[in-house]
Amino acid sequence: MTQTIATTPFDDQKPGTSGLRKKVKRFQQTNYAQNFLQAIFNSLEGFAGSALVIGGDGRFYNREVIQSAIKMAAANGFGRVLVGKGGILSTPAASHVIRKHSAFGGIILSASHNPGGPDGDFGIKYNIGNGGPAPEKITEAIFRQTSSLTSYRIADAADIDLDRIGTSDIGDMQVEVIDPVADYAELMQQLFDFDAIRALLRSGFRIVFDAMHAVTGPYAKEILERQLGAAAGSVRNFVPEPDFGGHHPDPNLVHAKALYDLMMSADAPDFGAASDGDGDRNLIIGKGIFVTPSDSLALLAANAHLAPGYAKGLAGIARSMPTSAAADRVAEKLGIGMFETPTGWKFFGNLLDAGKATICGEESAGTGSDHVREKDGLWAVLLWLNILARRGESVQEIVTGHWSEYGRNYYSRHDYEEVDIEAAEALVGSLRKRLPELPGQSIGDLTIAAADDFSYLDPVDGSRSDHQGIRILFDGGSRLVFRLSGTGTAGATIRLYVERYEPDTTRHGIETQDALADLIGAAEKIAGIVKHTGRAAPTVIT
Ligand code: VG1
Ligand code: CO
Repeated sequence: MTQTIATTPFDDQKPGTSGLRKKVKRFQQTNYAQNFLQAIFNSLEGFAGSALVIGGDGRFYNREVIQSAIKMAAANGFGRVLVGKGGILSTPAASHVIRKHSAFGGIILSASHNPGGPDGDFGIKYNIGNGGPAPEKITEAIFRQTSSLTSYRIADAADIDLDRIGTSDIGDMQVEVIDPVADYAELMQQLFDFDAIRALLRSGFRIVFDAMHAVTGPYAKEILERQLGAAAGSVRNFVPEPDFGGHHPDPNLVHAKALYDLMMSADAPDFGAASDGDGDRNLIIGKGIFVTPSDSLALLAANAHLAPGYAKGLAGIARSMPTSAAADRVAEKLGIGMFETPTGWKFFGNLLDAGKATICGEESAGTGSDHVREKDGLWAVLLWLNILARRGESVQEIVTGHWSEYGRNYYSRHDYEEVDIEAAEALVGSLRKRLPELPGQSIGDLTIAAADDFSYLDPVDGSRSDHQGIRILFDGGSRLVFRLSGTGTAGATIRLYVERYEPDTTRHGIETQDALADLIGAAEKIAGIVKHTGRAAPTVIT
């Protein structure tokens, strides 16, 4: 039986870079999650009788919201729900399940790399039938719905047993609890040379994968240890915990410091990797060398043909605007298309669907391909292992060889977290106002060649997205980018992206922050970060 529950709108349900993210405490307010779910259903058309995929990263409050989502899907007219056992589906696995089962769409419960637990963050994201995050047209429609809701519909039914694989019914809707790993593992077997990777791991090549107490644990255990024969214990922190063991499931040099320290130690394994809360990010560290995500994208694109799934070559490469131009040089050499999109995976969907791009990536540790419509942490790890197995060189050799061939894009991101919102907006507003007067100005040896506020015209559907980040481009190809994060839940986060291209091989061994010091100084002079925020240093440097 369907119940209609009266509700009133919340005024803060505007989706950001990747869905709606708020503190758990906010989500726990009566009707808060249900309102957003109903807004999603209200903004969709033509789904009666079709399938919906539901899964999450296992964080605190996951199970409660999943029960509501299932019952609301039944009350709103879906014919079938596929839900991961235990309520678990990594974000890339959810994308694959949507595609494989031709579902109408999916609801992913995750706040990704944000911390979890009762005082942490929660999130809800809607993915469309291609398996990818809803484009802006849909997220805007959802937001409009949130502001006028008066009621939501929910089936009056008992909770589904999420821990037992099998099928049950809620009214006319079937609920299928599925193995979250099986479909995904099968897809990876199709893309990569498992025999070559198995031989590499058998030859004494040691790997460590840190699942950060998050969703990739079960996937990595199955694929890396059971199927590929990595030594027992290679996968660490593999039990997903609702609070990620009290840690921040963000695979960067600050939050994955233990892995970094191990990889820099004398007895380091040959290859280290980590993923984030929902399994779509990847961190790659070789013995003694950290691979920046921007370099990793370029390297994966340059070597992808070594994996069976990409043996035919790539149609094109896409990267988010703040991601370094290292991949552009690879695209140029391969003679394939290169696309520069705003931050957030939702902008890659059209390019992938249209066959314009095969591999995509972001500087924030996200890489993926047309196998799904999300970035995919384990996919990147497996492609790396496939390349290492086929080339028989170390990570260090492959990376430095790449720099010799293409030049090195020194790259770093400085984040200022939980800054006062007005101060952050003042900083960006002031920069925006001064854009016309910046070209031609010099700061030390640096001369500004161009400055703009990035806007994107989607080449497939013609949609336009403005104000996607302030770019300051210098003579010689160096660059600063400023933008405000769209995933934080407290105050504002200012991101400063710094990049310098160095073609000279004799200058490829400089410490990154030193190589970028003049640009970092210029950023302060141009934007006045200290003056605006009162912060003497960034919160996180990656
Ligand atoms: C950040 C990253 C962006 C990424 C997004 C979602 O967004 O910069 O590249 O797509 O997180 O990643 P923002 O707006 O905070 O800069 V995840 O792993 O949260 O799904
Ligand atoms: Co993520």
